[in-house]
Amino acid sequence: MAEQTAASPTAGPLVWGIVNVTPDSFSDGGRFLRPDAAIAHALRLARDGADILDIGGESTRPVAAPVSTNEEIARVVPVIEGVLAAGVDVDVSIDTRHALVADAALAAGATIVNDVSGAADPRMLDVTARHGAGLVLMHMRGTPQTMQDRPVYDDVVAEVATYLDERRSAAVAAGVAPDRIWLDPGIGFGKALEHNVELLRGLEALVRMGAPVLLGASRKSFLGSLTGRDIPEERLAGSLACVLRALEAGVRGVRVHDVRETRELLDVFMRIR
Ligand code: HH2
Repeated sequence: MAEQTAASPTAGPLVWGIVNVTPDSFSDGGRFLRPDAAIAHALRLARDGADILDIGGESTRPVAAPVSTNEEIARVVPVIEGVLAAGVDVDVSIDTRHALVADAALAAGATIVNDVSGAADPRMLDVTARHGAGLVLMHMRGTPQTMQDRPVYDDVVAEVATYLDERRSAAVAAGVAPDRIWLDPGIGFGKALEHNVELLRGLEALVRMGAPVLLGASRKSFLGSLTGRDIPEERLAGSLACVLRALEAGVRGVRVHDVRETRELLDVFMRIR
């Protein structure tokens, strides 16, 4: 499995392709809500060179409408099953904050839980441990509804690192395999522009924590602030700049919408540097 074999510090980062089975995600909401459209999109990302497909059924943008657990399961499970039935050589990650959704997705064949809440659901760590799954612990300030209410930090890099270290200890104590835990600074989740920039500048501090780091900067609104690009699909150049920064810092995974372009950037850069 890519997640367990290729995530070495000397290889380039693994490419996590984003599959949003949602009506309202910030950049591609509604495009892949139907299972056949989502499966076709996921298989295209696999062909384009994704190592891991990150499938989610709930948007975490600040104004997203709440979705019931049953609805979230109904969105993601057929897509996971469809992708795995196609026999592609990728790992599947479930992007959810809800233990019941993670449980159903892992039973359907996903092998990683990507939790933007840092496993806040009290049952999430147990579910992950029981399935022997990998786990992404991401930092978020507040909830998606409150996270952009004037976030304040004294030292955003240090505070994110301390939080992730605590969550990692809790995950290990609950029985999650220590070598399958990823850490993610949560770009755009309860951070103002300068916090996102400081976190990107300070990625090495997170890499030094010893766990693989995942970075999700693709098409995010801070890139719009830096470039003047209001439309998320037009933020490719900024997104690729973040991939290069991730590579430079020793980050082991980049979560992206534009898999083909990211793959080509990494392949060429790794060959010529
Ligand atoms: N960002 C988003 C969702 N999940 N997971 C991790 N680990 N890191 C991230 O930075 C991250 C994430 C938000 O992006 P997207 O899925 O495209 O949008 P939405 O939440 O609106 O569906």
